[in-house]
Amino acid sequence: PPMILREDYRPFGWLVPNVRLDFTLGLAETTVRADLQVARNPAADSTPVLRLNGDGLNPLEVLVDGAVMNSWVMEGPDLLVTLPDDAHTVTITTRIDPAANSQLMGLYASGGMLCTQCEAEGFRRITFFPDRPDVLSTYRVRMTGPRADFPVLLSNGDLVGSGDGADGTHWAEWHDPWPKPSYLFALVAGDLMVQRDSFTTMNGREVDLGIYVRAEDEGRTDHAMQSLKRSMKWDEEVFGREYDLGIFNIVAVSDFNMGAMENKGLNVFNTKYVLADPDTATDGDYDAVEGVIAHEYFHNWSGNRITCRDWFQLSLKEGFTVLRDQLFSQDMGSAPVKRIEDVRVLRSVQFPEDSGPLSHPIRPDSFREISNFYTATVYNKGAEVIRMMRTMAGPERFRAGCDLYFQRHDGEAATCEDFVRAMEDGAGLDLRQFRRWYSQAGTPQVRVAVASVEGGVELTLSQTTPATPGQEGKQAVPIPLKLALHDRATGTLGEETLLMLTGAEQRVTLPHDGDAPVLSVNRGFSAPVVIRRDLAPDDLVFLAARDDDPFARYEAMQDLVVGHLLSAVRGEAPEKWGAEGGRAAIRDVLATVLADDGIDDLMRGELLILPGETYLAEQLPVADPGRIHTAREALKGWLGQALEGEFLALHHRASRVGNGFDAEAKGARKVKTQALVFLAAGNPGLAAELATAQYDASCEPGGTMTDRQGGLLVLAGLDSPARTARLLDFYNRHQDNPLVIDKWFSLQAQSLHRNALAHVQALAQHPDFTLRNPNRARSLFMAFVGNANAFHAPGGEGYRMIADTVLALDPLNPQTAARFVPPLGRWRRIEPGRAALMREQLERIAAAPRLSRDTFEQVSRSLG
Ligand code: DPP
Ligand code: ZN
Repeated sequence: PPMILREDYRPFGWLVPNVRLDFTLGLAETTVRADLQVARNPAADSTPVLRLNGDGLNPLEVLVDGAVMNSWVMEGPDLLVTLPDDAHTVTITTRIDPAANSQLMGLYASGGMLCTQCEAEGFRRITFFPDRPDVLSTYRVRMTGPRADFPVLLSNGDLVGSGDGADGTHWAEWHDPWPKPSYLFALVAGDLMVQRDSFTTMNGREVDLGIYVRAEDEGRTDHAMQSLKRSMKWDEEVFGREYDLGIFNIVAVSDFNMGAMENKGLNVFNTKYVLADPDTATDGDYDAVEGVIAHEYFHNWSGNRITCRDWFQLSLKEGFTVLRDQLFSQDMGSAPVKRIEDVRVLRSVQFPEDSGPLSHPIRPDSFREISNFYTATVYNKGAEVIRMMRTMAGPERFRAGCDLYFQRHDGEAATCEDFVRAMEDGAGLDLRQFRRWYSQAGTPQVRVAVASVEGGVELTLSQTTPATPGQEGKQAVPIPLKLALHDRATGTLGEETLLMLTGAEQRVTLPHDGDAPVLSVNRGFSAPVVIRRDLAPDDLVFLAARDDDPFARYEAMQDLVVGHLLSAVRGEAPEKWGAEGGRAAIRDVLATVLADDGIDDLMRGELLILPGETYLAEQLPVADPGRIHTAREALKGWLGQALEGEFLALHHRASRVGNGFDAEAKGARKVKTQALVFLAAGNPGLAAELATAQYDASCEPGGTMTDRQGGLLVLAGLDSPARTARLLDFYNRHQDNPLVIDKWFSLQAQSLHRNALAHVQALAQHPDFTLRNPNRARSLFMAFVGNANAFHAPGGEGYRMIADTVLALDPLNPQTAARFVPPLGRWRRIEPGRAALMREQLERIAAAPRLSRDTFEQVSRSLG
């Protein structure tokens, strides 16, 4: 497959101002007649050849200006039509089989309904079209089909007509007045229930809202609807963005590759991010629904009104929209907790991506398959880069920059460079050097040294970015660091300031009048970098217990534990870390956290989470996953015993809080399961009893899925007679709800049970398991990959199972198959024995005949 380069971008030779699509719908046969009004693009090189992308299509008929034309040619999957004049109407008929579409790209069947997914390049599987985001058209869509099978017929924009046809058919016609690229086209036809509501915009326009689901999911859409209305209001208040159609519809689909899709006026969602009720969704699920609903809604401006010129600019809409959804969620719940969660995701997913063979800049320079670039780098690091601009400008000037961007580029297909320029002009920032964040891959490492000088301290800050594939030399990037200087002896907390580190090395002097200065740095995680600081354990203990920045507190806690665990993994003498090799200090800080009345349980729950195994492995040039797991479990067990009374008391206190959805109840549920996690490591017998009791209580009327899943997750890791009984009970209780059965697969795949690998092998044979449903495939195998100890089983069985999964899934659904390759691609950072086994599996995949472009690209980059 060819490599596509960013620098090769050229505008398309033809404009397609208007498109008319006429669908005759059937599950196994759908006929599509497309009328494209085309005109030469004055801004592009002139060409008589109109290249229309296709993927697996045959043209049944081609008309030009209504007359049959036979001189078209196919070039690979594309259709080339040579046109004599400057403007024509080209009409093409294609026929597709949605039921056979297992890739879930284009038009496909899911549980008796028809739906579409077109981003990035799915539209070319429906009809021949210039399937690129810089060709903007208005769409008029007519659908005809049997009323009994498809009582609901939806597309983008406004409903302009509907009626009955012959033989039990009916039709509907939709018109979307906003020009859009083909990736935002959507169609849904099926037997669906709807929850309706309405929203009045800031200028008094009424918008009809609808959430469409299958009959069995009725009654679980209220949270999504409330989240939608909150998102619409927030975007008006915080970004000044108003909705621009009379209808906003959401449809939930259970077979879906992504989380959701922002099609204009007709968002299509994975059921996982729509459906929620207390008996089947956890608190985490509720938050995820709210966040994804917001994300897709916010795309209406950052993505749809202003789209991307080409797919290299993906972060233009995704990075910005992730930042927007993060700020929204911060405003809806606990801002510090949300910030810590976002940083945890960045560091456990994006940092490893950026230090491995798949590392790429937030604006990539090349790709073979764009689906492989919907990554944590483009999304989450992209959001961090824009967040830094916001930090440098402050919220008001940032808003002015956003306003200018929306005003300047409304209706256009724009670039990251356009966004940066709007920020320079609108927010008054000088971003000349900052642009390197867009072009340079890799996570900057910042070293901070503190020395006492007369009247204060001198900071020496230096930065380096490790080489990444294809980028050997790196330049310094501007790094905004929020910092404060506290005093450990007096407990005085210093004022926060913002320091810009712009060079490779920089020295600054800060005034301080105490004897024990302690530097709190990268507060709020103001920059997506790794901080290397040599802080004494006493300083970390002070920061973990006292810092006024919640993130800095969390970070000190993490550093304290990371320091202890890494030295245990390296087999170093523990004295460096003081009494008990640092364990005593960790115990004391945890005890402070457990007793601290100044924080709520949601925050307490964050401070109790030990650094994950992937994050720990990331701290070492070459990691031994087995040793990391053993050291981490040993610490957890020691803490579980040392603080048994405290954890027990916490579990009791939290169990007495009600089942509501306020912050107090959610916090209580969070710490309740956290307490179980420590107790399970320290006193398994006691933990099994408590986990069983928590599970059983959650099955009483009004009980929550959060408690049920938390109890069962802990129980699944233990050897207890209750384990099998409760797993069976959970299955029986929820067997009709696929999203909950996904949880049942996941929690066994994630469990700390020593036979987890064998459990997963058996579950892959379970009658409810299938690779055809992406949620189900991920529920078992992605959860398993996240279970580092099981995935990295020393004999390589875990690696083989994942390679088998890739090979079985690739012919069905390449996009989802390719997502399982990166975990194996980490081999260079794993000890040599396992590394060889991981490589062996990558080579086995690479040797398979007829690999998809998706999997081929990921495997070849991983073998590098
Ligand atoms: N639907 C995916 C998202 O919203 C891709 N645009 O991120
Ligand atoms: Zn998005």
